[in-house]
Amino acid sequence: MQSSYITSAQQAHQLPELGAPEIAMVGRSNCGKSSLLNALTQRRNLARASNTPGRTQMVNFFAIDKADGRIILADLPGFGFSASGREARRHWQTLVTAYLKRPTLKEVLFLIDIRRADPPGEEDIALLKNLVAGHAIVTLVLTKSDKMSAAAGKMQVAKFKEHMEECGLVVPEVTLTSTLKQIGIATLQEKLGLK
Ligand SMILES: Nc1nc2c(ncn2[C@@H]2O[C@H](COP(=O)(O)OP(=O)(O)OP(=O)(O)O)[C@@H](O)[C@H]2O)c(=O)[nH]1
Ligand SMILES: [Mg+2]
Repeated sequence: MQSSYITSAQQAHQLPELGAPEIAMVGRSNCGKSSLLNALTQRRNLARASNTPGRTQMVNFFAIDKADGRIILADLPGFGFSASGREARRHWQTLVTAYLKRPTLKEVLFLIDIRRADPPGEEDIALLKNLVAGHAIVTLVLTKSDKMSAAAGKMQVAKFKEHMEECGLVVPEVTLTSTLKQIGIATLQEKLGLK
């Protein structure tokens, strides 16, 4: 597997036509999207991860080339970045809404920090409902699972599923990941056909 950075789009009209199926990393700011993208591509610094929330402000596109073809991973800017003003929120909304309408988008990896899964945020729920209404294929990932014991993590998943059901969202499967401890990475690579 070969991975490489392709391009970035700061504005909706800059979104490129790449002619390959895409998987998008979606989630709140700082939930671990860029870190997971690096783990999935086995590259330490392909996407820039950072302690500073709001690190990724653009849609960044990466290619994964395998013997049987190319898959694009798109690292989206996170939402819920508290220091961002109304203008930044509007920019995020316009860019992400345009991105999510792309016909090449095949699957959404929706990430939530495991510590924020009980209950999930209102923005998470609203965006998930939109994705489901648009018939997107969504894989739910609870990130940073190393922040809890295995037993506490299991409880958290159960509570998370309950919250989702209360919101009318059916969640058949949740993947726990830790980029720190390499948990769930191989499972996701397999599921997404990245291996
Ligand atoms: N303990 C732990 N920390 C993690 C994990 N994944 C990411 N982090 C940390 O969480 C912080 C945010 O990670 P990013 O990957 O930059 O998050 P992001 O979702 O891309 O953030 P934005 O680009 O701001 O939307 C960084 O300090 C990472 O090192 C994990 O599995 N475990
Ligand atoms: Mg990021």
